[in-house]
Amino acid sequence: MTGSTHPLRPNSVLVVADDLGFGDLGCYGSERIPTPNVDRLAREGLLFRNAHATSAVCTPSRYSLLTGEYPWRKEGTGILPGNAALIIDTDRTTLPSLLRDAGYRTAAVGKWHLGLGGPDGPDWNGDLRPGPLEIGFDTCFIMPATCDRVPCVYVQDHAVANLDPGDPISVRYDAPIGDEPTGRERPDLLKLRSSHGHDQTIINGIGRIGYMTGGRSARWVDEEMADTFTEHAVQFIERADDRPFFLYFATHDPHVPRVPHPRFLGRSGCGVRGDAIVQFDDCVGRIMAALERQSVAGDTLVIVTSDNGPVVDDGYADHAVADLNGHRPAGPLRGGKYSIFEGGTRIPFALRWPAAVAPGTSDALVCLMDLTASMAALTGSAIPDGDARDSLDVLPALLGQSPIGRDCLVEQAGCLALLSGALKAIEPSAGATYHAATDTELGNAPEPQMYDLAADLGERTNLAAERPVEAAALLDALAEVRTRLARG
Ligand code: NG6
Ligand code: CA
Repeated sequence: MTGSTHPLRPNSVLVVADDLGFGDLGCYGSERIPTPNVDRLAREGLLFRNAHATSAVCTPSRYSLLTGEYPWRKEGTGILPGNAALIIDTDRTTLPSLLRDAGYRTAAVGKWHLGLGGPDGPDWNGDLRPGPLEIGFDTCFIMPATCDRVPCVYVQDHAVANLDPGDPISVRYDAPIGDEPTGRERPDLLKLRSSHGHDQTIINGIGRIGYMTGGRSARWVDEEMADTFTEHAVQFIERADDRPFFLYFATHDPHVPRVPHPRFLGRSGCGVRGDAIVQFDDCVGRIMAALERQSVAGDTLVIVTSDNGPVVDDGYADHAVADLNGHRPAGPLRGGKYSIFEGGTRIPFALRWPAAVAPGTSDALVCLMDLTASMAALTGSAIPDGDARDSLDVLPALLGQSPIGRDCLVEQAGCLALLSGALKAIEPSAGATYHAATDTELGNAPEPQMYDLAADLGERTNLAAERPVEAAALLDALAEVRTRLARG
């Protein structure tokens, strides 16, 4: 019906959850947490079972999503502190700049975590450029880093929202600043205690990573964050003009600290992590309702996905482990967030576009990094040479016209792994095999690993010793890609 020879410019909404796992949604087999809105979207669209982020944590995953490049090509793409400078080159084509240049109005709402400001970092009390607007978004309403990192304020376009100039913000990560209490010194003030880390400045009764002072009128209230982001997203959708729109809606759920609005407490039967997923599902429902009210739901391409795999105890004593109630956030996959096993990078990915895409399921290998080239193909846009270099046009797979996506993908979590057809090889590394604080099988190991995901999706049987020729060929191919791309 559609394809690269017939350019189209559908409205597009990309919903990226934070740490939502392959097993967290009803449409992926979860029987416990109710996710009716995402399940309906998936039923009416295409559900991908082999969709991936490049990386098992946020910053590199989102870097590759927006730039179309493997993050490990570039230094400084690991998990960023909240006062980092922008790590995306403003001269390069990105997913939003491509669409803006194709005539879209574009917005980023929600989690950013890609840095703000020039080499000296962000000026919280002044002009916060470069940021989302310099890489292709017309407007933004964002949380600078993560909900557990300072500064706990929203940024709208180029400034902190609701900042009182008489109470300027200061942020440090290397040493305390100001005289506000920290979680380490005053655990008695906390409404949510830390299980590891998260014991620096207390904001809204929660210890954070990093120190901040000032900006009291601008500070967010965690319980209201989902509503706040959703309202901004809905307003953007409702601000319709004659251009198509692209909305990057990056929720903070279900990342820690999990402090959903009280109306969601107890709704999942799986504790506060499940309740945060119910809240996420509600946000998706409200986005869909806004599209329906605008009479554009039938011809809007909506993707619901996640930046990396799930984690249960990520540093707050929120009972999430004890309350799981049999729920398996990664479903059948091994590992989770931080892991080179599939639980780290294989993510939920549902695409609904009734005007062009028939409902169904797909096993095509696709990656978030491919959206730039695929949207270029869809909209008939050219990507300048040298930009979005690792992004592949997998549009036929995304539209359900082909069962084939990429042939292979490099995954990143400490070490690298190569997924090629059904086989996956993990390079030998000195990285940790297990992370006790989060109870995660990281999968890094000194010996080579190879798994046959067709027979063993849970990566239980290492075939590297039994099938050494195939394992060596895959690891050689991985080493070759790494060396070639690292050369730039
Ligand atoms: C870790 C944090 C974790 C989370 C993660 C980034 C501690 C102990 N752990 O360092 O809570 O913030 O960074 O998550 O501080 S991500 O989804 O943004 O990649
Ligand atoms: Ca994440």
